[in-house]
Amino acid sequence: MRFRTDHDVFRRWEGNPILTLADIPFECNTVFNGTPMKVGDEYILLLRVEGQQGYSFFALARSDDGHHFDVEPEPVLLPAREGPYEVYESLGIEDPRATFLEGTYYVMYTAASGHGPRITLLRTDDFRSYERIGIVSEPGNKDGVLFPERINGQYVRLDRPIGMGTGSVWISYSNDLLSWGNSKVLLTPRSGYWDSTRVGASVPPIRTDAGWLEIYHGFKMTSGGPIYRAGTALLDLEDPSRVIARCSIPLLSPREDHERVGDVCNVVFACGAIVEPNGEVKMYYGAADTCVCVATAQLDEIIDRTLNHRSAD
Ligand code: BMA
Repeated sequence: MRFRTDHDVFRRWEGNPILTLADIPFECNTVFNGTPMKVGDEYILLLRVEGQQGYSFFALARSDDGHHFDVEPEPVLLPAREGPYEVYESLGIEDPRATFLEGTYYVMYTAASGHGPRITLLRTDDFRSYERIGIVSEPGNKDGVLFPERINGQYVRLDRPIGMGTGSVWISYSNDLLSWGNSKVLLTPRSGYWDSTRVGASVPPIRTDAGWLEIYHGFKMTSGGPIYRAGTALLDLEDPSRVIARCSIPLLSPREDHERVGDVCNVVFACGAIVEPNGEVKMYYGAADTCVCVATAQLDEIIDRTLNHRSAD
């Protein structure tokens, strides 16, 4: 079935999905939420792959054009099976989000275990070796995204603790990337909107003249299950705990068959975006927890849309 997709600010690449199970050179169940980085002229995707056993780990894909990716022959990071991380990764590692910060790449990901999700931080200089630095949240927290620079001397992140069963985006601060505090609630689910049930940070914040652009995900529970979409908020450059504007309408919604149908239906879920020198934002997203897609929009369009459709709440 074909639906009009031009309601969305983000325009899908006509070759979507860019990665499916058929592109993975080792045995697994699905490939989906991946985080992109542009290193020189090369596009890199650190991918969440779910194995046949049912837990997730990471693989790496490389591309010259941001559309055609080759996946490396072996996974690049598996859940820890010894040491201090083991107990918190027993159900896998999920949803990496990479930020280039002070000359190195930091990745926040979700460590999954029976004790509840926790955010773990790793660093890599080359996407070949990966060093876990620390577990940086209490249980019940995920969707960690690191800002790409210090603000007023401090590192800053967004995350999604579950408080009273509600998933909201919070902001926290740190002097060393390991201990986080001064946490404040930033974006909450909005009754009556597309993100009425739960929200979480998706793309590491992007600096713009209009403020920090945060592309987040939200879902609305329906009788057919949740529908995950992508939306935006602008945060004050000097005080990112202040929301300048939050868009009332989503910028990308599941519409194509591969976004509608898969292991988890009706999901578009971004873990990162690349801003090209001409202002084009390439957003990479998992579709239906079953494949990887890319969609683009101009940064100016996204900001105009956010400011022109800002909601009162
Ligand atoms: C979220 C995360 C994502 C997933 C999404 C839809 O809670 O677990 O990894 O893509 O649900 O299933």
